[in-house]
Amino acid sequence: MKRMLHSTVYSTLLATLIAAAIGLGTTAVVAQQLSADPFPPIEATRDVIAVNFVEFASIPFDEDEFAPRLMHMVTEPGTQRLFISNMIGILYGMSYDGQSVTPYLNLTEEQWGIDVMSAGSERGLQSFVFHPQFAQSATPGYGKFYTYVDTSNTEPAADFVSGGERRSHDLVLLEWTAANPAAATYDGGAPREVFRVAEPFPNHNGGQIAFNPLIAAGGDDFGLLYIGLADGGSGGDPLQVGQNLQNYFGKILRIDPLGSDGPNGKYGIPASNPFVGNAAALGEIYAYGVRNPQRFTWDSANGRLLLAEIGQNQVEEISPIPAGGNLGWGTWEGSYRYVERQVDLNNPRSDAALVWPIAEYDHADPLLQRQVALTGLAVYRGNSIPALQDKIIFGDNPSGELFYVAADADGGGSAAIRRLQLKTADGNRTFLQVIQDTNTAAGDDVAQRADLRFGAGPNGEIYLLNKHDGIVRMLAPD
Ligand SMILES: [Ca+2]
Ligand SMILES: [Ca+2]
Ligand SMILES: [Ca+2]
Repeated sequence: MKRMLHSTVYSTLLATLIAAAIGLGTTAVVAQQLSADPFPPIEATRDVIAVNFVEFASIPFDEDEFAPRLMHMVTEPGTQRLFISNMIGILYGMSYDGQSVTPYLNLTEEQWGIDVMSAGSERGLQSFVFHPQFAQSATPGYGKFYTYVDTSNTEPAADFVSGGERRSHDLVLLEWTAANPAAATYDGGAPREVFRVAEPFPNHNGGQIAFNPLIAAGGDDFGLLYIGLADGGSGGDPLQVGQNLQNYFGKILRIDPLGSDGPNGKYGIPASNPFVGNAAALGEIYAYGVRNPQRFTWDSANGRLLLAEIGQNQVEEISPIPAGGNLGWGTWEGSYRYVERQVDLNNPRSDAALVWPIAEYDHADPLLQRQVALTGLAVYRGNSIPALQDKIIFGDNPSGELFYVAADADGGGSAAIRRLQLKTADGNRTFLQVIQDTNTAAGDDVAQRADLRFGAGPNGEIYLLNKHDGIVRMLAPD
């Protein structure tokens, strides 16, 4: 039984009255059941997992005492280092024990000519990734890594355009080539621009870029770059890009960054991409119908690719990303039809051709803040923290609420979602509360939002990133 809200009842009643007034039987009218609160609350105390954590590393505040805007963190197994980014445009290398943190590359330095745009909350160095052959000499990917960054430089012609009139700024995918991958700081030349995107609106820009880490050299997916490209912004997909297969926005793309048969000659289109050979669709598209695909990850147990998708006004979702899949946006938000910043509770998941969420929650949940955004996920298949085993861990960016569902969850909705909390000497805390405690102890301004992102370690470790205290925390055994 779905929860009905007063607004839903009124909407149905109104439709009934209108139908009666124009002389139709009510059975002839299918009223929308618009809702701004489609799911029951996530159960706040049921099956809560409390997990230990350690303060793993500390990233410096800038010269004006602003905390680093920690955004993304990956492992580079070839050189046995972790890398973490500050969204303003700095990449740090880090030892596997977190004790040594070294600036690796500053994208804001004039010599690179990038003009990083990091004003506002959604722009800057969005993501980065190392080629799987980064540390393997005499291979095509040797020394190569990629950054996905917003720029105020809109002079060159863009490769990807939204179709709208507006151009807020540009988003570029850059390829860097280190001369010596093991060097402590980047020692190569200026980056090569792989593609340039003209962003129509300031929000919803690049999401993540990543190589499938589960594929060995020679595998079909090896060295192919997965790229989240959001719907361009504003709200409600005004340019209707999500379902448009001739448009690059609102997609998960997959390219060969070392190839050259793409339209601009600077990257390749893998022959195994799902729409290759289909004249009605762009060959770079791997999946479509996404709004703001912030983060994705592969489940190491079965290879399944999973997305953390930020919703419009009502629904945040975790969804699989199958090749060629349509994830529904801007027609559907989560399991429901999207209607003018609300959702229609009628006929959920009623299009058999679409890919539906495996878990989702709504913005009206009492655990969350006014702003809601799903910005990270990890599938824990390790065994050092038994309570997390075989679970998808995910989290809400502003509130810092951490959640889990079983890794084989399906069916959507919020009923299977449970909370994950952090153990402290003062009892179980949310991630935001932990950050606030640190701010208070340090005499800093106390954060009002967590700005949660996840990092991934060499052995499946899960790190928690934020933009308010410079501390990288790692989930840990008791
Ligand atoms: Ca709700
Ligand atoms: Ca945008
Ligand atoms: Ca969707």
